[in-house]
Amino acid sequence: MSDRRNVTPNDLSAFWMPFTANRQFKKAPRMFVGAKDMHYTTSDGRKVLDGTAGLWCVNAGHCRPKIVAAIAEQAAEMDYAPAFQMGHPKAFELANALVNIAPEGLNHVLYTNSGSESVETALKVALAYHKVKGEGGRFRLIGRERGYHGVNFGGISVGGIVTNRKMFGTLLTGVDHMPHTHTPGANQFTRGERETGADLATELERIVTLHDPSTIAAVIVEPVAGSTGVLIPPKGYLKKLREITKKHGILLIFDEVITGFGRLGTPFAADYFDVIPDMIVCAKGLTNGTIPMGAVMVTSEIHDAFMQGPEHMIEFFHGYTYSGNPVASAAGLATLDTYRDDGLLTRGAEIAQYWEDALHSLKGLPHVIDIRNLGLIGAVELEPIAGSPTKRAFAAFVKAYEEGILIRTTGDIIAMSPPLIISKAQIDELIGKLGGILKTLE
Ligand code: PXG
Repeated sequence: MSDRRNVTPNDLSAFWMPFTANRQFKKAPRMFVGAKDMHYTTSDGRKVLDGTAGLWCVNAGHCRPKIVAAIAEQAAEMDYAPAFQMGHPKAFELANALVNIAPEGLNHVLYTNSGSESVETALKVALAYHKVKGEGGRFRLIGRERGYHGVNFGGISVGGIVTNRKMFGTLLTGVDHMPHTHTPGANQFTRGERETGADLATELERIVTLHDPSTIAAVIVEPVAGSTGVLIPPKGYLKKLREITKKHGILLIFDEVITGFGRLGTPFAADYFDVIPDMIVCAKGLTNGTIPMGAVMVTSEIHDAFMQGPEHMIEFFHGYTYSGNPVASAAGLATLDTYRDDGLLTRGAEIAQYWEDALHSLKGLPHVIDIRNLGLIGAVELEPIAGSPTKRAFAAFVKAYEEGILIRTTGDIIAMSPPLIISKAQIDELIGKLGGILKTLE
């Protein structure tokens, strides 16, 4: 076995890495080998301050003891139980715990293994819901330009990031998109939500009228668009989307894969914006990034609509081998306990002002053309190098890694979303180092 196909253990070629410039990476790899609380350890033994909670998921910080222990114990006690026609206690316990922290009315939980699968699940629930209600003519799904809803076919169809869509054929049919909410020139360097722009939501009314409301099943949006580079909704915008969808019997889905679990200083963005959707899609922070798991929370109205017909019949033909996996459920329960014990679902609210002030102190530094923030999310947009978009921000990312801070870049936008345990001194370190790096960029 030892020389099977002559592959050596440190050969990097076999792993085709996701959303990565593979050839560039493999020439100069960046490897993490350890993590604790706010820091990663690199393969060359350096500490890196985590400015992005991994990929927006490690909300409680790394390797939290309760979560680590729960995973180990569950793996030893019962590694797996069939997800269909069988149950195990922790999946039910976690669903109850989720419903307890969810906005009013979102009383039922479907499990998945990722944000992408949560999106697909929510879209399928929406279509099937109308069907079981006798409104099968509602087949259209509305997303938004620049929206990110994962990488599966439903998600890229309602999503609005061109690079993620253009290679993949016809996608889903019957999909339309609202305009995104970013209006450069009108809202640069706005702190938090901006006052103007809520009327962008009336574009939904126009689209609904165009197709006829009776053909529309659901509208899906990220309350704060993350992956596309942190776009904060204008004040009142989400409320208007809620009014329009309600008026026309259209389901509103919030994709809270990033905003869920305390990112805005409230358990969910629905709480922050005081807008209750019909479904919340989540993942990432659900298990603090440890074991893949996602969930869709739905209202009783949606759930109950399916609970008809003979009791021996399966009500919804959908689910995954790993829906509610025991080890993931144990990780989720320990994660929610950790959030509760440390007050993390609301800590963002306490530190958001400090975060905002620190971020906006970067205004005026070279190449900085915009800064945006909400809760513990922040973005610094750089002027692209003429003819070489993304290069400037990527150079900042590599320098940041070398200097001991982890940031994320998308296009020429630097995005940050630190674990919710970050201290003021660590915010100073993160922003201070980033400021220094910006001064050295070409
Ligand atoms: N919806 C939203 C709003 C997301 O942000 C997904 C769905 C898909 O989740 P999965 O678990 O299938 O990846 C996401 C994921 C980044 C970044 O740096 C963002 C995501 C993933 C990786 C990187 O912007 N968001």
